Formats: sequence, C-alpha cells, structure tokens
Amino acid sequence: PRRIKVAAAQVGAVHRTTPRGDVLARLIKLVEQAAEQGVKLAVFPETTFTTFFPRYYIPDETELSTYFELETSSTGPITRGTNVKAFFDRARELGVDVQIGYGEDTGEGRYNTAVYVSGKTGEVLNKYRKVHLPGTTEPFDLDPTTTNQLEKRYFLPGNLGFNAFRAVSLKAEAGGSSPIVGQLICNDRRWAEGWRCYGLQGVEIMCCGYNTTAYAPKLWGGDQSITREKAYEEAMFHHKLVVQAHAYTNSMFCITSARSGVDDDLHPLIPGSMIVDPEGHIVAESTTEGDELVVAEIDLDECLQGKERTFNLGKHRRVEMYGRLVQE
Ligand code: CDT
Repeated sequence: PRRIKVAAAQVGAVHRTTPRGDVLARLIKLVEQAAEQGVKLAVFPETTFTTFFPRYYIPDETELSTYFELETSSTGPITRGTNVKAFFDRARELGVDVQIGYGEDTGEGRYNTAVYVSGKTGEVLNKYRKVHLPGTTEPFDLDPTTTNQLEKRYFLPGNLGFNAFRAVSLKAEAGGSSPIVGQLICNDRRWAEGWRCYGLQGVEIMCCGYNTTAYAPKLWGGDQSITREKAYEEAMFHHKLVVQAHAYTNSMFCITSARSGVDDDLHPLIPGSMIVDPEGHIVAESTTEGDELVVAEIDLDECLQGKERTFNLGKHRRVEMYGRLVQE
C-alpha cells in the first residue's frame, strides 16, 4: 500500500476588509491542526489570502494591487510584497506539503495561481495558473449587492499548461514512489480537457481549490427568480458531480478545498470540501461553512484498478476520433 494522510483545508468567510494578518493566523492554525493529525498534504482554496475579489468591480489600482503577490519568477516561491511568508515557513517547520491559491503579479501580467510547496524543503514543486477564467470583463452592474465575476478583467488565462509533477516530498510515505500530482483551480474542474491532460500523465492526486458562489443568477443566466436555497443546492450538486465524475474517469484521487461562508455578509460561497477516491466516492467532506480541516488516509494503490483496466488510456482510447477536441 501507498498510504498518505491528506486534507482539504476549508477556509470560511473572508471579508474585503479582513486584515491579511487575521487570514494568515487562521491558515497557520489549519496547518498546525493538519500536522497534529499526521497530515502530509493540505490543499487550500483559490485566492486564499484575500476575499474573492473578482466579485467586485475595483477601479482603484491601489486597492486592486493589494490582492496580488508580486512575483518575478514563474517557478519561484512567493517572496515579495506581503506577509504570506509566515504561512509557508510554518508549513515547512511542521513538514506539511501545501497547495495554496493566490493572485500572482509577475510585473508583466496577473494570474489566478496555485503553488504546491514541499513541506520537507520549502521549495515550490509546481506552479499552476488557472486556464478557464469564468465570468465577464465588464461588471453586470455596480449595485454593491450584485455578485460579479470579473476574472476575465483581472487575470490573464493561465499559460503554464496542465503539467503533472512528482511530489518527491511524499516519496517515503508513498511506498518509495513519489505520487504524481496535478493542479486545477475552481472553474477548471468543470472542464473535462484539463482532467484528461492530467489523466494522460498518470496523475494520482488532483488538488483543486475553489470559490464557488452559491447565489449569482446574473452569472448563471436561466431562471432569475431562482430561490437562494435552490441556487445553493444546484451549485453543490454541480460541484460534486464534476469532481466525482472526473476523478472516476481519470482514476485519481481528488482533494477539493472551498473558500466558503458569506463574504461581507452579502456574497455566499458553497462549502463542499471533499476528498474523492478514484472510483468517484466521497471519502470525507466538510460539515460546516467555516474553517475546517477535512482529513482522510488514502491509498494510492487504489488508482491501479481504473488505470490498468476500465480507464486504461493507452489501451482503450481512440485518438483518431478525437481531432475535434483541439480544433477552434
Ligand atoms: N472562482 C470560480 O471559478 N468560480 C466559478 C463560478 C461559477 S461559474 C458557474 C466556478 O466555476 O465555480
């Protein structure tokens, strides 16, 4: 067996005015809880250090820049601009691998990014920039109660592709063979293409943080009189549907981590942080909308059945029929 204890580190409400120091203290507490429970990998949400700012129209560049970490290396650690180093230092002290999402500013472009950092060395083992940016460039309206989705305004589409990597930091835990890991960010999980790119690289653990609004009829379209309860139910249903289905058809575990709760007392986000196995079953899930560590011990050997039989991609795919997938 290749058993590893992993966690989804769900993070509850973070308001536009919440000081970063407060957020960091909460994140550090989650890492400490993870270490206490013997967790070796903790996956944090998308844009974890701040509120989910793309829901706001922010014309003031001075404010907008505060939601980003300034980084000039495409693979290097988060080094400048803010105080997030304390989080990575603590994870390293405790020996916990972390994936965490944040707004990345390279000086030339801004991206919705997640890094995977080794708990053994503090090195960034991989960086991923969100490929599928949902929403619009212009706000639906300027009503402060409207949940906008301005990722296309604030970010460039990710340009690093879907590159799997070996989490060498987890080699010993994984029976001497480092787990193959993939990264997605929020809306990416709804698109089969990214999952398949990772499936083809033999990924065993998919890490995916998200901010999924629980009520935004202007974003979704359709019935504008939908109740809050129904919208929440639908958002949870689709989240689980895509994660469970894609984990199954690509024979991999998936750790999904929510930024949840009601931001600014106005903008609800679904929880639903989960650990899903390669047969598509939920093995652990969050029970609150607040900060919560969702823990499970997983055995990577469970990927083998799917990878070698039902979804043996080398054996059963018919690539000569798939040309349309890469046409405009
Ligand atoms: N952050 C993010 O990508 N959110 C989108 C909003 C909903 S689009 C139906 C998501 O896919 O969860």
